[in-house]
Amino acid sequence: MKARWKLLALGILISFNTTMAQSQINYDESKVPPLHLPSLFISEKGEIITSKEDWENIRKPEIFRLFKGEVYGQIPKDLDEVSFEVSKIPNHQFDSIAYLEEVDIKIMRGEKSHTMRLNVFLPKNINGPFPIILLINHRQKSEDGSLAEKGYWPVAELIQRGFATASFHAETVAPDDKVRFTEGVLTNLYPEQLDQKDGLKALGAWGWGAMRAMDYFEQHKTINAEKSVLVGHSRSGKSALWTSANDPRWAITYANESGCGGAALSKRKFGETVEVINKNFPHWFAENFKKYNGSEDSLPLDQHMLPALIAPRAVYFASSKDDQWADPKGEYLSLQIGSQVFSQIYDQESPFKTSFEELKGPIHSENLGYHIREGEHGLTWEDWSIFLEFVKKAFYHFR
Ligand code: GTR
Repeated sequence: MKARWKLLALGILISFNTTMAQSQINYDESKVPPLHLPSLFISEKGEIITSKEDWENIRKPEIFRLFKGEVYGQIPKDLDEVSFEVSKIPNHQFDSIAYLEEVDIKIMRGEKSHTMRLNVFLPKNINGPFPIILLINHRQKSEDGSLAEKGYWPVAELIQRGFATASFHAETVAPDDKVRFTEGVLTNLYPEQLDQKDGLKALGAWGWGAMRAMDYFEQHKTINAEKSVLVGHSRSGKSALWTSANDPRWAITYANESGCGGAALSKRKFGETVEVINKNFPHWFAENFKKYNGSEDSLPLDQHMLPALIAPRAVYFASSKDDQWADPKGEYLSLQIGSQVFSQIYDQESPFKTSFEELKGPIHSENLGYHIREGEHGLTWEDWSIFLEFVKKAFYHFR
């Protein structure tokens, strides 16, 4: 067979496989297998973990290692210098209420360097220091050059409530593309990661970018980096959770409709599966995660362990009713089960007493929150406004 025909045949086979996998997606609750989740509180050696000390010294590092090795890959910490070039932009979209800083963050590692762009809005008419909300933005830049898509990133509403708010485009760290994802921080700073089965991929690279944004906030005179909120929707929500598990500087982490590989339990096999996500987005997770294609049962962890790694810092999940692809029930369950670390290890009462089916409205405690709204997949003003009620509560109690 000529090479061209071989390629064509291979292409047909791949798309046939993907379509096959997608047609086997389960949306029927009665077909969800009985849940056998790995325990939060039994260590690999079989020790029962009950104290904060054992959690932090034994079980938490074990679980972290599993997520790093098997699911997301490393987020390298190796860098020599981070510097900031700040331009204050006049005449922007929110000029009457906010200052806009365009920040080029330059990261050096030996002779190598990478520069990423961060956009920061700061309230104009009140005095700081301001709490900061960072949105990881995986969407394409809009054609008119405007930074914020109303609803998705409601800059004016956040500014009016006294927050500083920032975002960066995924593209500035690692393009969200299965071929081009290497054309950023991976090529410029960490090329050795590309050959490793637990090497950095796009979700981790965006998290690395969020950490560099945090480096900027920490030295900013009018930003209170201790009152920091990391927000990600969908694929960026997956990234936000993994970022916060790596970087304890985030006070609140909000994953909106982050679904498979984010908030939702993989072992339920409801909606998007490990196989489908790895086939459609081979550049998001570590190579090792592909071992679990069609084999969620053999995963040595599940996503309820991710909020547990962030505890006792605040975690918030949100779902939407028509977003069955992301498995809303699996998202709620993982936070409900993961919250056992908040209650049993950190003495914070879990607010998730209700079953998913009996939810009546948003559930907010000081450090844990969840809501599900009507409608389709998306980060909307409705999501933000409910979440901001939670932030008010969390920061009011913030010590
Ligand atoms: C979908 C993907 C989901 C989710 C979503 C998004 O195509 O299957 O896992 O991440 O994209 O990011 O909007």
